[in-house]
Formats: sequence, structure tokens, C-alpha cells
Amino acid sequence: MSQDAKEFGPISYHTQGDVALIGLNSAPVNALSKAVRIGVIDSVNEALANDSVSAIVLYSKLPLFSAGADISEFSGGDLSPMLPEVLEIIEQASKPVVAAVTGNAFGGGLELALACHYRVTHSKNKVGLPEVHLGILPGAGGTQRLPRLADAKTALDMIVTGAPTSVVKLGGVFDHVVDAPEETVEAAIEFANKVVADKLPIKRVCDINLSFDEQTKGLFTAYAEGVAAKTRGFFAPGHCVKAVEAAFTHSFKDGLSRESELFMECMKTPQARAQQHFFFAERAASHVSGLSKDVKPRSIDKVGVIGAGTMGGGIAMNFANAGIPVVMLEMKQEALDKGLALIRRNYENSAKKGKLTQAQVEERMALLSGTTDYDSLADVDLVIEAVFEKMSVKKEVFGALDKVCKPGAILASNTSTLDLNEIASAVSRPQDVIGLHFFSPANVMKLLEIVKGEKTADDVILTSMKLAKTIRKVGVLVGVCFGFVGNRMIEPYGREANRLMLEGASPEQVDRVIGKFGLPMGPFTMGDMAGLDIGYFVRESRREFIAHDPSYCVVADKLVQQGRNGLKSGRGAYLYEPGSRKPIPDPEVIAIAKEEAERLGIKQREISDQEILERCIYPLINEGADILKEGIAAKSSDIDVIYVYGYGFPVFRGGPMQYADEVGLSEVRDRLNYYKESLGEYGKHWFEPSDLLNELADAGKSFSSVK
Ligand code: 3H9
Repeated sequence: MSQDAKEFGPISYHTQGDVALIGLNSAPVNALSKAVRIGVIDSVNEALANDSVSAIVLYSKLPLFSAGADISEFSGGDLSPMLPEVLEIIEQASKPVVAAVTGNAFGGGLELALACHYRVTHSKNKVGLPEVHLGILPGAGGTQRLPRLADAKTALDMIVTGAPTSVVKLGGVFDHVVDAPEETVEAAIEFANKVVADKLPIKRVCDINLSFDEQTKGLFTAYAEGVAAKTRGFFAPGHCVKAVEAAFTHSFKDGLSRESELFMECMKTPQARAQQHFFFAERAASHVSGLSKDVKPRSIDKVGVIGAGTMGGGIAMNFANAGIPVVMLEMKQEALDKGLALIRRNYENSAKKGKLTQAQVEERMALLSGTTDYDSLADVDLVIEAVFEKMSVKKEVFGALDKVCKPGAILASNTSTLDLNEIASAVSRPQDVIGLHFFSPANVMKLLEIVKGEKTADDVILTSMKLAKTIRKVGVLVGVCFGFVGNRMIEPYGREANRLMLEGASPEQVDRVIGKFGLPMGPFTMGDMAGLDIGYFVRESRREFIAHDPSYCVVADKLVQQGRNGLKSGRGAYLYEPGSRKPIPDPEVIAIAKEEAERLGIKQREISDQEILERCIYPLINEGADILKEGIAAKSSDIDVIYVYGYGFPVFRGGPMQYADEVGLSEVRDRLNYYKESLGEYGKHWFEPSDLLNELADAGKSFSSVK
């Protein structure tokens, strides 16, 4: 290290020969915070002022080059110097600046590299402009500089999808690509020395001119149309296309202004707030407070799954995908064979789509074995039961596991509604019992609700949270109550959808309103897909809690009693042509609703879309408030993660609790009170605002303020 080594905040500076080395060193991910921006300017100025320095290399001292702008700064404050100013200083520097892109460069991190005069990286690296996932667009020149180095289509793809891209596919962007990550900095220094020795020009991306020929024009028109269809409901993708187009239609300087204008338009939207909230929500879910510091996770090298049906099979696939052997238990060999054959079919389908090679299919199948004998579970580290949702059945299974599983094995239930503490009472080691609630299809859905029982040990919780990451799920820790977080909140949503049908709304009107709000499907289509008999079965087990409301899901009950179990029987809330999943409105269902409404003395009327939305979504939020107050969820953002990843709640609304914060809690509370008054006895019973909602609304606070 040279004598002149210095630190400018989180930026390190030293020289090696004629080259000044500027190292980004802001753990964990080199987010370009105000301190980093100031440090970069100061160190560049230091190098420019030193006559013995002839070139600059900008590199990272961390594995990542940079994760881009510091997202936590987006909520405000004095942000000067802004990132575009920093990049302007670098681009206009009078000495050549080489970026040594040692690791991933995302968002502002890639924009920083694009503002340098040359870029060196290694062939295993990936870079990207993921701003669109935060509801914004690259706002530090990324939309103007990237198309000047890559072609228009590549730039559009990267900016509109936000997907990380291998540097190998970005020939025009990088000037030199080495094989190994650890060679990158040395190669960049060599490159800088060569630029100086060979008197190569300072290559400023801003000097490149682009032309907007007919072919490019056509590309943008087609792209804009495609994006509108593919990203329905999202605001930022369309703006991304407009910003990239400006690189072709404007001068560099004007293009930057246009980018900045479009960036600010995005930044001001509720969607940007929602998506940025969600970015942190997802990460915060993995931080579980209250666990003892010394706690260590247990190792999970072999897993048992009880039940080889659709759920059990899906669960098993997660572990096989992560390279963990699984033994699946069924009572009958035939059911076991069927389950394993179904898994094979799933993998073969992925292979047909090119997502897996045939060798990978075989590797994964080799990790899966079957048994009809509980004794085969003696050596597993974790066992997950996915059997029939009935307490007596679950307790019997846990009793059997208690006898055969080794000490320290984690005994998990995939129950979606039942009392985990009661299940744990069936074993002599309740500290090893936890709920691992997968969502269907279990090999696809990202959510894992991790249910902590009264006696669950800290290391069992920690192991489960870590395991979620291993199998590429987002684990959220919740407490025990009927339906836990997700299904408990979906109950009032389904109840209101059904009641609205009695009051005169059609299933297709309700589904249209919910679809427009952004969920992938409305409650009636969802019910038909899941099977109406499933909801009926849950209601049967809870008749005592709903007996006071004679209107409770009566139409759904009637449909099931008539054998209309949904998609699988070709008839549910809708009709289905054989082999088709397209719901067809059925006047018979409307007639049943009318008949039931008359019987119950409910006057049918025209119902506005706004009422449908509020009556489905606000009671769900109200239930979330109770869940938060009771500590079933530790924080409102955990509920949001559960809803986005488990129920398809639109990420551009940030989840139900963030949506409520955005609407304003006093507004949500007022509307609940309105329905409480206007819907008679029904309203009085179901629309009472939760205590927490009242408290927060009175104090002008949000759910996110509850810590
Ligand atoms: C942008 O650049 C805008 C510009 O175009 C224009 C500006 C004018 N900021 O994900 P991890 C935190 S927008 C602040 O668990 P991994 C994260 O919250 C930015 N914090 O690690 C977590 O904190 P905690 C565009 C950030 O290894 C910790 O770092 N860039 C940022 O699994 C570790 O994160 C992006 O959208 C940030 N930019 O994944 C990239 N990034 O430990 C966003 C991370 O307290 N970042 N943190 O929970 C990522 O995609 C991933 O973090 C990354 C690493 C792949 C980089």
C-alpha cells in the first residue's frame, strides 16, 4: 500500500504507480449513500489534483461492486450531492477512469460503472438495472448510457424487466473481460496503464450519438405495446420505455433531463412507495427478534414428508431441488407410486420447457425415495406432515413420529388452520414441533408461513428460517391462531364476496373489481380453482362460530350441496367447458343467490365497484390489525409479505397493510364504520373496527409505526 493511503468516509484511496485506486467499502452492499457519494467525489478530486496520478481505477473492496442507490434514502432528507452529479464529475474527469467491476453492479452501481471511461470485469459476473422492481426507473443516466453501449433491445430488456444479465452478453459495455473475479482489479490497473501509455482517448459515453431510424422506431412502438399488456397495473415499465426512447430522440443532455422528469414522476407514485416498502419488508421478515444470541441452527441433511399427494409431493420437490434427500411416506404403495410418478411428470414438464436438463431430472428423482413404514423415518432430521386436515389424524401421525424419530429431529406440520399447540400435545417433545405451512403449488409459491407453537424451541425457529432460504422460499414467522395470518385474513374477504352476491352483485362483477385492483384472480374464480368443497369443509368444522349469521356463505354451501365443487367438477360459482379453465357466468348461480336473499329477507340492489372493493379488502385489513395487536404477526410488513407471496396481493400496492397506510387508517376506519351502520345486524357484527385500527387512526399513525 502506498504512503498516501487515505480514507474518505467509506471510500479508501491509495496509489499504485501512476494509478489512483478508489475502493468502495460500504458494507454490506456498497449502497451509494450520501457518505459514499461524498467520498467518491473527494477521492476523485484528490486523484485529479495529484500531478503524479495519470489514471484512476474505481473498484470495490466487497464481493459486490454496488447494489446501487441507497433505497433507505428515498424517503427524503438532504441528499446532495445527488448521484447524477457524482457521475457527471467522473465522466468529465480529465484523467481516464476505469471501473473494475469486481462483482454484481445493480442500479446506480451499474450507472456508476457506465459513467467511467472504460470498464473491466470477469466473465462470471452479472449486472442489471432492477429499479423497475422498486416502482421507478434508472435515474442516474442508466437509460441514456446503456443504449449507447448495448443495442436498443438489450437496453430495453434490461431496464424493463430489471433482470440481472451476464456480462458475457454485454460485449459493447465492457472493454475487457477476464476469467476469474480475483484478477479483475489487477487487469483494470493494467488496462489503465495501457490507456496512458498508448495515449488512448478518454471515452465518454455521453459523446456517442444515436440515430432513431425506422427500424428502431418500430422496435419502440412494438415494445411499448407488449409492455403495456405484460405489466398490467404497473406504472413504471411504460416510463422505462419512454426514458430509453429519449436516448434516441434527444441529445444526451436533454435525454438526461427527460430521464430525470420520468424518474420523478415514478418516484411520486404510491406504487413506488409500495414497492420500496416491499423491498425492505421481504428482508425484514428474515430478522426474527427475541431469539437467544447463542442459539445455533440444527443441521438438516435428510427430510421426511408424510403424504405423497399434491401437497406432500410439492413439498418434497423443494428439498430435492436444493439437493437434500427426501423420504416420502404413504400408507399404501399405490398412493406412493402415484405420488412419485406425479413428481416425475412435473420435472419432465420442466425439462420439456427447457428449465431443467434430463440429467437434472434424474438427479432430483434420485434424491426422492418412498416408504410405507414409519421406521424409515428414524434417521431424518426434519419431518413434515401433509396429511388430511383433521386434528385426530394429525395427532395420530405425530404420536407415531414421536416413537420413531431420533432425538433432535424437527417435527413439522403443514396444517393451514389447526391449533399447532394441540398437535404438539401428542408428542413427548413439543419443543421440536413447528408449523411449516406451504402454499399450493408448494414447489412454486414463494411463501412459507413458519408457525411458532407455545413450546417451540429457539433453535427450531432459527433452523426453519434458514431452511426457508435454502429452499428459496421467503419464511415469515407467525403465531398460533385459527388460519394463522394468511387464512385467517382471507376468511372475511371470502365471507364478504359471498354476502355481496346475496345483496345483488354477480360473481363476475366481484371478480372483475378484484382483478382490476391487481389480484391475479377474484374470490369466486379462486374458490372454484381451490375446490368449493374445501371451504365447505372448513365451515363445517366452524359452524358454532358462524351460526349467528344465517347468511354466512349460504350460496357457496348450496353450490356444494348440489355437487358444484368448482373447476374439478365443471361447475362451481361458474361453469366450465370440459378441459377449459375459463369461467363462464351461470344464471343458475344468480338465481340461487336471489332465492336465498329472498328467504333471508335481504333486498337485492345494484352495488358499486367501490363498495365491492372496500367490503372485500377493508375487513381483511381489519383482521390484519387484530393479528398485529395479538402479536400473531410481529410487524405489519410481515403480513404484507405473506399476502404478496402467498395470495398474489399486487406488489405495486405493497401488501394489504401498506395499502391501508397509503389510503389512510382513518379513512379505512370510517368506511368500516359506514358499513357497520348501513348493513343492519350483519354490519354490526362484522364491521366493528379493530381496537388497533381505532388507536392508530385516532393518533394519525400507520400500521408500519407498530414495532
Ligand atoms: C437505484 O439505484 C436508483 C438509481 O438508478 C438512481 C438514483 C438517483 N439500498 O438483499 P440482501 C440492504 S435504486 C439500501 O439481504 P443479498 C438490504 O436491505 C437501487 N440497502 O443481500 C439488507 O439489509 P438488512 C437499485 C440495501 O446478498 C442488506 O443490504 N438496486 C440495498 O441477498 C443485504 O441485502 C437494487 O434494486 C440498497 N440498494 O442480495 C438492488 N441493497 O441486512 C437492491 C441491499 O438490514 N439489492 N440493501 O436486511 C438487491 O437486489 C440485493 O440486496 C443484492 C444482494 C442482490 C444486491
